[in-house]
Amino acid sequence: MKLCFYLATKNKNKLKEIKNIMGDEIKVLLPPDFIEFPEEKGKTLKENAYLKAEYLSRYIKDYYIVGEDSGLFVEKLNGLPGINSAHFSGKRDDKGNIKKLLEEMKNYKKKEDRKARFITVACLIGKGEKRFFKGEVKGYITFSPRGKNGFGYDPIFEIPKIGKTFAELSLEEKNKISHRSKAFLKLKEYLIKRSF
Ligand code: ITT
Repeated sequence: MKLCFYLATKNKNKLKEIKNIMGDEIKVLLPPDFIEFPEEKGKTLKENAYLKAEYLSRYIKDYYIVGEDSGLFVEKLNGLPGINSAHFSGKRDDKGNIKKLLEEMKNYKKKEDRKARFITVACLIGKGEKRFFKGEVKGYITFSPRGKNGFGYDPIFEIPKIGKTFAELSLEEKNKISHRSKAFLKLKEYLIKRSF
C-alpha cells in the first residue's frame, strides 16, 4: 500500500504546502469533517504538535498521524508572537495579526533590529512511533506587507538572500526554503526509509 499519513490540521494552507512537499511519494489524508480540534494548550510548539496528533489518534487507528505547530519568533519582541502566532491580535485573523505585529515593531527602524524566524515542529505518531521533526528559517520583518500568496505572516516575512517576502513567492518557491518544508522533508525521508 502507498505510504500515507493523516494530517491533524484544519488549516487548508498548511495542507496545500504539505501535500506539495510530499509529492507523489506520500499521500496526505485529511481528518474527518466532524472533528473539531480543541484549543491549543501546550507551552511549546513541540507540545502542541503532539497534542494535535494525539487528539486525532483517538479517532483514527492503524495509520500514521502527523500534527504540526508553527510560529513566528521575533528577536526584539523576545520571541513573540511565537506559540501564540495564530491569535496574536486577540483573534484568528491574518490581517489583524500583521497589523498588530507591525505596530509592535514600529520603533525598530533598522533592518538588523527586525530579525525573526519561522519555526515548524511536526510530530509523527502511530504504529508504535513518536518522533519530532523541526524546521527553521531566518528572515526579517518588513515595514509593510508585500505579496499576495501564502497565508498568515507571509506578506511581512522577507527572506534575506532573495529580498522577497514569502507572499511574493509561489507555493513551490516557498517550499524550497520554508520552515515547514525543512521539517516535512525530514519526516518524508524518515517515512520512506522506514518503509523499506
Ligand atoms: P492547525 O492548528 O489546525 O494546524 P493553525 O492555523 O492553528 O492550524 P498554528 O497553530 O500552527 O496553525 O498557528 C500558527 C500561526 O502562525 C498560523 O495561523 C499563521 O498565522 C502563522 N504561520 C504558521 N506558518 C506560517 C507560514 O508558513 N507562513 C505564514 N504564517 C504562518
